[in-house]
Amino acid sequence: MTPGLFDEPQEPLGDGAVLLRGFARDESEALFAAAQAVIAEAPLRHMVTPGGLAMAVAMTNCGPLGWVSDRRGYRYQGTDPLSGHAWPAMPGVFRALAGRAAAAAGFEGFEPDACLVNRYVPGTRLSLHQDRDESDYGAPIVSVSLGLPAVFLWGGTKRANRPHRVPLDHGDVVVWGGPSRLVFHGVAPLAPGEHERLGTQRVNLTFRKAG
Ligand code: MD3
Ligand code: FE
Repeated sequence: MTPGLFDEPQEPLGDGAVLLRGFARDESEALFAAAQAVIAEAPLRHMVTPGGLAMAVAMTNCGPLGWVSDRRGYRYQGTDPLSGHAWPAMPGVFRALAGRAAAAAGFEGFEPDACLVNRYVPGTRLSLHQDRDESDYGAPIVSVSLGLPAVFLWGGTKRANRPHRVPLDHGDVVVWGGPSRLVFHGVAPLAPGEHERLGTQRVNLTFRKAG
């Protein structure tokens, strides 16, 4: 497809990674409302790393599988360790948006089974890491940014590579697939600010095929 003047702006970030600026903007209210419903059922919490430190980012999940960290390690599981119950169902608006974004980036038929909800307040950062707890690295990852802007750190395939800084704003969507799937990445400390709809926070939705 030839991109035209009025198409969604697409910025290639790297091999297999595409930034879809504003892709979720029109649906951001519905997405945030659905995220709040998820959080009401499975509260945000600071998970503990295997090393015993509480993570700065507050997290919860929805969908069949949820990412968890504790003293025993990182993994995906079908139940919320706080309640012992299944994670909240993945909201329809989440699933639809993730599928459309993946297709726009060239990955047809993306059906995520896990959605991690990350919440940042000013000062919160996420240090450089790889996402390697999923069973199928062939599936892309779709991430949706809501609320306060952030600077995404886009590293290379080696931790030592100096990361590029990519500004992400409310409604931006990034699709990471192919060779970009295993790059090191993180989020710089969130700057102070107030978002007109979401207030003093950034909420990030990360859709994955985990199982
Ligand atoms: C690039 N979250 O939860 S999402 C994470 O903004 C995570 O909350 C960040 O990294 C956040 O693991 C970034 C974007 C993202 C997710 C997975 C990736 C970027 C990725 C996997 C490979 C490369
Ligand atoms: Fe990650």
